[in-house]
Amino acid sequence: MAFNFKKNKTNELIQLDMERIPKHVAVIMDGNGRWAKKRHLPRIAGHKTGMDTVKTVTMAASDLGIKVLTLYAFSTENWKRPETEVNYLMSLPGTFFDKFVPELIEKNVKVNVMGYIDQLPNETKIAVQNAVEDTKDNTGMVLNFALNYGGRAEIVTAIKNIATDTSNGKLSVEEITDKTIDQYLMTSNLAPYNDPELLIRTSGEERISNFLLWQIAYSELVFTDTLWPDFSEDALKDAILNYQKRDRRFGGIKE
Ligand code: V0D
Repeated sequence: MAFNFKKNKTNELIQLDMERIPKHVAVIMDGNGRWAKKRHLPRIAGHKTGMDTVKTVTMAASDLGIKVLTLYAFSTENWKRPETEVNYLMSLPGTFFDKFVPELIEKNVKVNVMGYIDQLPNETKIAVQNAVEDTKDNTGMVLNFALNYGGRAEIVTAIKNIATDTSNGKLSVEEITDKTIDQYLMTSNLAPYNDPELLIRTSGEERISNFLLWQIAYSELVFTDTLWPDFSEDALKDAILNYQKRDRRFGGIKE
């Protein structure tokens, strides 16, 4: 009853335990450029299709009962890409807002953004703010975009703010714990789902590439060769099944 049966690529019956769906899933959406190259299309065609995948996966994640879906949309390193590609990427939040936000509202999905938003072009910033504002009263899944985000920069900012509050007397050195760090990171507003139980990276690379660092201390990491534009509801279920097959012991001893 609590199982969601489906068949995998080799047609074996597999079962997802609906009682053990990860509450927070994070995804490094890699492989848009490679997807386009295989089709002799420009890289931006891959990003365009990749955005449709964002919608598909958001709807599937919401249906599965995931509470937070964090998507790495743009890293602090991505500014080094060709200007035309960066410009196109910066237009995507606007397109996303026009095309998908009405459906997200229908689905009760709340958009959240983490990263250095101030540094984005004005129109991008406005599109992002509109997406957040128009979904702020939604009580369902949080769709959390990491945009102009870097894991080390996030930690540097947190340390600076902790140091400031410590010298202000707002915080004493003795009371600093890992809870304090949680509160100073950009994931603080996702509480109690700050940390993803599952991190997925598409497109075959097996690295973290400065995505969430502190927050993935205990995450299960699932790497798939599927390119992001080809990722699907079934691919998400496969990744969750992979997660469910593993032991999660937090350094303790198995019963
Ligand atoms: C390109 C594939 C949605 C990966 C997905 C600015 C890279 C499509 C957004 C988005 C991007 C971000 C914030 C927001 C609403 C939408 C997005 C970027 C790239 C970089 F409030 N997709 N998407 N942002 N891609």
